[in-house]
Amino acid sequence: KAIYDVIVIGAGIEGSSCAYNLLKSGKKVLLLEQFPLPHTRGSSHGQSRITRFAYTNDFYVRMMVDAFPMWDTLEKESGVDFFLNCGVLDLRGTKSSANKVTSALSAYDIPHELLNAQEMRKRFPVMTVADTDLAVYDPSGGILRADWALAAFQKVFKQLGGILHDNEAVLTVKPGSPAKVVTSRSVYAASNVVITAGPWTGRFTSALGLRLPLEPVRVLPMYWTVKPGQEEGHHWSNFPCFIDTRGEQVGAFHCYGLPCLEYPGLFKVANHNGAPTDPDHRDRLSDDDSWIEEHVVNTVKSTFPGLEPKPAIKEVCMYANTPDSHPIIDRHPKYQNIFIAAGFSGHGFKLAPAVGKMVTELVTGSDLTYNMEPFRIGRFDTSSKL
Ligand code: PYC
Repeated sequence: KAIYDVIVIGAGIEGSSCAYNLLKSGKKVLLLEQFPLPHTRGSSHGQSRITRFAYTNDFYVRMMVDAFPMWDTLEKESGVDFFLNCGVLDLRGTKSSANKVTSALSAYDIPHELLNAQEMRKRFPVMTVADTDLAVYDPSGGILRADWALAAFQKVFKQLGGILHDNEAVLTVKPGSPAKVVTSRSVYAASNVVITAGPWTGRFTSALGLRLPLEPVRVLPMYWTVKPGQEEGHHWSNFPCFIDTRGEQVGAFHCYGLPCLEYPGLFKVANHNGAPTDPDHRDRLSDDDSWIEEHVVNTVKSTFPGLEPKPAIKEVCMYANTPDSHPIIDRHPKYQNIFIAAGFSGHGFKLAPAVGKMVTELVTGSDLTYNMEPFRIGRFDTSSKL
């Protein structure tokens, strides 16, 4: 039976990018997905993900310097236009917080503007801001149509000879050389295994003796009806994506929103925080989620008076959170041919092309392009748990 160079577990956006990048580096790759594709059970579905350079951490800006052209290449290879350049407004409550973003952007010569409240009101009149509010405007940012971007990675991966099995759940990973991957249908051997299973990752890593601090949470993307006469101001040609970091510690944010592509006429505003969940049962809505809606209702009321006060549609999505909101992208400390890329904490979609490149460099032992320190397993105390 064939021995694969790499088996990638989980065909969400990170796994699909890893598989595509590994294949392009000359590896024989099997990509496994537990659900029939396409599906909405993970975190890579829908039509709207924000992409941006604007980050407070320069290591993410560095990743986006590669990710933007890599997304562009994927659009060309797949023939699918999944990026819409409407810009991103990063709302900040303090000058020092805004300065962190502008410094990170300046370090890579990324065009941006610092806007005060007056300028924001003029440029984006549908939004209500306080006199002290500031924002960093990132004109290169915009919307990634998630479903299409995911399908594009998988399409090109398959065209180039990659093997993708959906509807095939991985039951166990048996370490070794080669490692064995036991699925609901078969047993495969591989020189390397990459685990990109999002909120399910902890199950595999725990069975491999590694208890990572990954917390699956259920988040509720919400879509709001635009009041009659207000449509133009909320349209993507006039309004950018926004993330709202006012009142938050630097680096984290509460609310975000964007002109909506999946439901024409609606506008997406949602909360970045969620409730702990079991990824197999995340669609079972409970009363525990009412605080999420309440918070977004308040934001809409204070910031978007042109939207109806209650959401028209609520969906369910998932994040896999880490304590510092940075993902884990590393080699298993004991099993050197097993790699993990998970815990993207709700902001990983845009980074996926660079994550695929990162993981490919780790697997192939090539020179590392990026600063891997923020993503190492070793930043967490796992010693007592191994
Ligand atoms: O990374 O821009 C982002 C984002 C917004 C909402 C969730 N993630």
